Amino acid sequence: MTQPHDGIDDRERGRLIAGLLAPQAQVAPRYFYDLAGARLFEVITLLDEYYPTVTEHRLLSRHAPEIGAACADAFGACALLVEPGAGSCEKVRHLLPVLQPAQYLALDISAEFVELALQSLRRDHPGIVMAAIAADLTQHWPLPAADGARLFFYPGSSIGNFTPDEARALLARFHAACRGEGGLLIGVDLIKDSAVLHAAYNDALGVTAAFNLNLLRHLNRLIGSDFRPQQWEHHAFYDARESRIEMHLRARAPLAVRWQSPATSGLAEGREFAAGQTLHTENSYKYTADAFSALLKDAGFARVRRWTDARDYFAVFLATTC
Ligand code: AVJ
Repeated sequence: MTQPHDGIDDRERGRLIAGLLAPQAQVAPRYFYDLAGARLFEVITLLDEYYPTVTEHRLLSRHAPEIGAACADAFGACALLVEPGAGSCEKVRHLLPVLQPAQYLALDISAEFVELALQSLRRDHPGIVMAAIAADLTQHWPLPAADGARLFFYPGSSIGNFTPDEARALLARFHAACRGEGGLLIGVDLIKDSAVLHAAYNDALGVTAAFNLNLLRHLNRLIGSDFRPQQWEHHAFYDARESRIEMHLRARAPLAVRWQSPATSGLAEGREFAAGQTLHTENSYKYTADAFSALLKDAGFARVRRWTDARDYFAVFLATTC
């Protein structure tokens, strides 16, 4: 979970506007997570239809001792545990007792929010050095140079927001960052009955719809646009060919959106949307457990172990350098 980052620089603003002007308008899913969006996502994780969070939670709590033993077997003691997108730092609570890393590093777009979460984590684990670092996963990772094995923890199927090619590249970055000693513990949503997938992104209470629509309010603050959420509707569907959920916002009727132009400050620019035209807000890729294992191997990891639930809804993988 991430917190507000309403101040954006010109480059980011330019990228956002280019996405809005593209033939298929698009906005990156990271813009879901202003304060309201982060809260709405927390509610999503509590919904009956949204199985990933609870399934992963059960996998981690049930298999934590085995995961700890597998890490010890592969690389011995863990010098550094790194969690990108750590948010509320809840999931790592399963790992700290079994891994006992010397250091835990929580990376997030909002270090301030993570710092709050760390305060209580520090009380429960006084022996572990903890730090929150503001970092965007797609940019440079400011990691300490210290020796010893590194374990990256990337839960929640956050990897699903990347295309398979982008995912392979990111996994290879994790592998390289291990420097030959360590691994990656990653949670991945699996391909399943499309009705189950559909329901997870079209919940009966409309929380996912609110989460999707809230992105428009966030955009209005970021670029000074005049999106009106009531003119749009939530549209989420499973594309079996691409193995992904696509989320869109769909114009209910012809409409126009304006925003402040960065170049000609003061003058507005914008675009029109025809009825039914969409703004693409998220891809959430699903994998078979075998396909994701293969991706981890492609990325350079020598050994892959995995844990899945009885329904095969979700998988946790431990990929190690030896
Ligand atoms: C945080 C990217 C894993 O894809 O399931 C939940 C985000 N979007 N409901 C997902 C999300 C709509 C979530 N990830």
